[in-house]
Amino acid sequence: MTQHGPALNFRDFLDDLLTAGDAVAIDVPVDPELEVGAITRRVYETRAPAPLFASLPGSVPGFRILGAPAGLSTPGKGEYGRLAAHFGLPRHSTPRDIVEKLIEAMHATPLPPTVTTHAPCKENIRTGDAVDLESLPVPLLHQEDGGRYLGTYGFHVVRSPDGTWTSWSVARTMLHGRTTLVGPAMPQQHLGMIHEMWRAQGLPTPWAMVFGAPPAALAAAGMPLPAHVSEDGYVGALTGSPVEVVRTETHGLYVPANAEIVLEGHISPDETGWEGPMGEYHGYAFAERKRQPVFHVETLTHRDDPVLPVCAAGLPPEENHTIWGTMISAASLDLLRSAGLPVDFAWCSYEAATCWIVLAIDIQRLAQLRLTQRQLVDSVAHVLFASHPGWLVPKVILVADDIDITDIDQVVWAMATRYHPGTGEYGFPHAPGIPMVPYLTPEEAAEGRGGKAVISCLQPAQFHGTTHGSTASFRTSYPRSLQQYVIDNWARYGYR
Ligand SMILES: Cc1cc2nc3c(=O)[nH]c(=O)nc-3n(C[C@H](O)[C@H](O)[C@H](O)COP(=O)(O)O)c2cc1C
Ligand SMILES: [Mn+2]
Repeated sequence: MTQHGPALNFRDFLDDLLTAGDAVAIDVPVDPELEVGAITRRVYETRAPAPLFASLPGSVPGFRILGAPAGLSTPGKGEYGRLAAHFGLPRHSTPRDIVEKLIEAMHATPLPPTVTTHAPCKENIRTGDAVDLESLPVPLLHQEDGGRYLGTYGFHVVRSPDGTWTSWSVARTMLHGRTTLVGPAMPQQHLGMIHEMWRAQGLPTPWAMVFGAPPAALAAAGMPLPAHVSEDGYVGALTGSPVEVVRTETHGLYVPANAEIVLEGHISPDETGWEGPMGEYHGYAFAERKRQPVFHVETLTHRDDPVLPVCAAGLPPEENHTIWGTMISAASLDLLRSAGLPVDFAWCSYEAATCWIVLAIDIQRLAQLRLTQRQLVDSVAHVLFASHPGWLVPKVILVADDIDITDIDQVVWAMATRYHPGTGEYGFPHAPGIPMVPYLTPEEAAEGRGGKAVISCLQPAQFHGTTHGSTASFRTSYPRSLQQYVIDNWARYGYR
């Protein structure tokens, strides 16, 4: 028996999507070279069901690809359904339902994984010369990409040399050779930190990479939890069941037992290769490639008819926004609340490509705290910009809690009508941040600092707990009874 349910079993997640009409099985041949990427891109941009590519010419038979595993669906019809399914939540869950569940699990006791020997991921095992990554359906996702990407929706598994910290983290990997991949392991990210611990001892880093893992595990691997916190225990707390893991063949790491595909091997302590360019989360592809660590695959195991999930990064909404952005929102909100700041909710607007986070400020509590705008901004910057989640997002936007910050139309309206040029913006040129932010100067990117700001869309009156002007809208300008009467009679007026 293997564990079941959409959060803890990728195959069940996929079956649920197919049943709900939120995935479509595509049986006609589709070329992994650009065609998979083009269809997946169009799916995100039209909010269509996730494509399950069952026929991929040129690769070993049986391998399939699932595109847009956490793409959005039609607004009003389970828009966040694919994301919610990652956590076993109902299809109609709201961003707040999802974020509050993620935060609750951060405060629960971690449930460490349990070791099993029944492991679907070992249905097929290839080692040594039998490993050939080039025979897999590794897609070329955009014509501007510098190579084919196997790892766009999988996670790395590494462990600190003292064995106390297991890290699961999402980072991309590009095909480099028959048994090698190349990809980033930034020193600020936990993959890079643990890799550095092994390098300092002159040793290769024992490593595994997992595709088609339990969806809750993938999401947790894309979440900026603190250093030395093992994501596996968080997933147990989040889903209420320990993740079933199995020992790898080679280095004694543990991977989710029902994963679709597992790569095992090591990260070279010194060898690097050219990686990129790639169409990226901010929506651009830049021409530069970079030297990155080389990942050596010694063993490949997979389920029968395995499914490789794929993110075709670029303009929102794709998984860097729906998964990464949501996980950053939860981790940031937890930090701000824990610091006692009057923040009701936090949301990385998907439309902003994980380059800003909006904070809804509880103006009643703000008034009680008697903070000036400068004090509020400095407190927020102090908490966020020094944190692991805050390193990832360069801009923070403050709005009053009458705005639903998950509705981009309302955020735009607040910015246009409440942000005061010249007095509403605070730059933090020395704050450290992810160098991938597209507008950084070459000096800022090299230094890993700057380009960070807090933008206040709070009115002066809101620091005293009141809003200057009432909103004129259907929801705010009519008695509730009349709103309901109008809704009930909508068809009678002649509207469909
Ligand atoms: C689809 C997707 C792709 C991602 N790609 C990368 C990447 O290539 N490099 C990276 O550093 N982070 C990437 N991330 C973000 C990290 O997974 C995230 O920051 C996470 O917190 C890293 O794990 P850590 O906090 O344990 O270091 C990606 C996230 C998602 C959801
Ligand atoms: Mn981590």
